[in-house]
Amino acid sequence: MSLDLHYIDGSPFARIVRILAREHGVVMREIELAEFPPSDSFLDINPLGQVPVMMADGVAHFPTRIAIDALLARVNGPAQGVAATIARPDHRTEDEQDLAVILAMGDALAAHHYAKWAGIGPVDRNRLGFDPAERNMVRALRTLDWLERRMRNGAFQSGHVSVQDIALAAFILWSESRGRIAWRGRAQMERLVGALEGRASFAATAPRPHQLK
Ligand SMILES: N[C@@H](CCC(=O)N[C@@H](CS)C(=O)NCC(=O)O)C(=O)O
Repeated sequence: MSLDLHYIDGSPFARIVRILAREHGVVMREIELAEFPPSDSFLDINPLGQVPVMMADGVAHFPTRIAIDALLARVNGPAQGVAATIARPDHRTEDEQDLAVILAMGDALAAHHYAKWAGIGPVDRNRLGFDPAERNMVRALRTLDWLERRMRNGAFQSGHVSVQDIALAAFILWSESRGRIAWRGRAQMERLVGALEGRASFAATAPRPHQLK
């Protein structure tokens, strides 16, 4: 039974899976892609051309949610206070929604930052009526407000560190290293990040300094 994770240094999506593997002591080979974006040949593995991709016994698991499921399928129970499942049986819809919204916010943040890094500006009259990059930032910040209201005691679920906690912290810390966003001032999130960033699993997967052309 083999697990191989294709990842890019710094990718917050891949970092969620890498952190979960460390917390649960799952043996998983990590294959770092040197190119960004991933090369054309990687599109044969994931037609979306994105990481993470978890190869589990030769089968490609993507996007992130599916890679997380493939990893957690190898876990027997909670370890080091970290949940082994995404949703509590009695809060299934709420927990699933929290993770889906966090991952969608990650997509918005990435789209915003890519547009800025690419230096994209207007080439024609704006017939859409809004700036998609700015819209993605509005979406991300309003989502942070919404998530803040879903949290209690600096966590999404009581009694353990949830996948949702790890995912949100991974995106916030990505923004700290790749392009700061206005996340501070939200007490629940500050508490969450403060509690998680010192864990060994976070330290071992911290992004290296960013290399832009
Ligand atoms: N929705 C995707 C997002 C993954 C994603 O955006 N990965 C980034 C790295 S953080 C990537 O591979 N970007 C390359 C690209 O978009 O071409 C998922 O959940 O897996």
